[in-house]
Amino acid sequence: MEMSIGSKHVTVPLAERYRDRLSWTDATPIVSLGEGSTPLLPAPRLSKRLGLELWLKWEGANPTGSFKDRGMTVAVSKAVEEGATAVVCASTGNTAASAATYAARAGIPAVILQPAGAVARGKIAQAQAVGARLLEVQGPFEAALDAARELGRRGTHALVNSLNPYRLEGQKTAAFEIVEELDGAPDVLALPYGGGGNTRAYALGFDEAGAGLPPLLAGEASARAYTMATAIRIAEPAHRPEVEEAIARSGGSVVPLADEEILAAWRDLAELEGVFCEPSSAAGLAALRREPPKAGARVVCVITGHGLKDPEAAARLSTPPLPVPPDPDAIAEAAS
Ligand code: AN7
Repeated sequence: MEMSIGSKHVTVPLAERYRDRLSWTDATPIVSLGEGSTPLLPAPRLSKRLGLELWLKWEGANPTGSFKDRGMTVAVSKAVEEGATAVVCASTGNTAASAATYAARAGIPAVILQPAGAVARGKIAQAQAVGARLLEVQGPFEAALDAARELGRRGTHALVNSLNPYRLEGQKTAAFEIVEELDGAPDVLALPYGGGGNTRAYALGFDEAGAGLPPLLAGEASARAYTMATAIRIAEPAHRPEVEEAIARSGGSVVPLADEEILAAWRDLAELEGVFCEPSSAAGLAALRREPPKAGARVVCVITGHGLKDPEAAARLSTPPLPVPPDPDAIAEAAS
C-alpha cells in the first residue's frame, strides 16, 4: 500500500506545510513524525504579572518533545537522499533524542556522543529506546562535538548537529508559524541560548517571512559550563558570531541568567500556566523578566522542550507526593 504524507487524514508536518521553503527535490525521501504546527498559547496570568501580551510557542509538543525535530526532519531526509548510511551528533540530550528517533524512522543507525554525566534521564531513555548507540565522552560537550565533526568529515556518518545547514532550515519554520498566526512579527521574541543554532534559525525565519526581525532576547546561563540547566550547559557556543550579529541587528540582547532566575521562571510557567517544560526552556521567560519590554508589548517566548525530559529536575524542585492511609477522613485532612 502506498502511504503518502500528503494524505488529508494525516497530520500535516512542516515538510508539507512549508514544502516550497525547504530544500526538497523530487528525490528527497521525507522522514517525518508529524513535526511543527505547535501551539501558540496565550499566557494570561504571566501577561498580567509582566504587563505584556505574552504568547508561549510550545515546542515541547513536537514528536520527541523538543524543537530539535523541526531541523531533524530536514537534516535526516537530506542525509538519506545524499546516500548517508548512518548519522552522528554530539548532544546535551535533545538533539540526541531527536537524531536517534529520526534515524530509526529512516531505518539507519545513529551514533550519539554525549558529555558524561550531564544528560537528563528522559532524553537518554528516548535515544536508548529507539536503538541508538550511545557513547559517553569523558569530557565536556565541546570535546564530543569535535569528535562528531571529525566523523562527519571522514564521511562514515552524516553530521546532524546544527552545524548542518538543513537543521537551521527546518528550525526557521517556527518563525513562519508565529508570523502567520499573529499576522506579523511580535514586538519581541525571547528564547534560550545554548549553542545558538535556534537563535540563528529564528533570525533566518523572520528575515525570510518578510515581516521584520523583532528584537531577540536570548537567555543564556551565566555559568555556562556548570548550569543545572543541562540542555544549555555549553561553554563555547558554536554559533556565537552569527548569534551576536543577528541580535545586534535585531536591537535585542543576550541576557546572562543565574540558575535561580531560570528555575523561578520554570516554576511559574508550570504553576501559573500549566506549561511544564524542562529547566533550560524557561530561560526565555527569565530573560524577559531581567530586561522587560515596554508595557503592553506583544511578546513570544519560545518554550523549547518538554518537562518530562528531565524528571529528576521536577522531582528535586517541587513537592513530593505525601503518603496517606486509604481513609477518606485522613485524605480530606491531608488534602486541605
Ligand atoms: C530544551 O541537544 O544543544 O541555542 O545538544 O535542548 O540552538 O543550542 C540543546 C539545546 C534550548 C538551546 N532549549 O538551543 C543539544 C542542545 C533546549 C535545548 C536549547 C537546547 P541552541
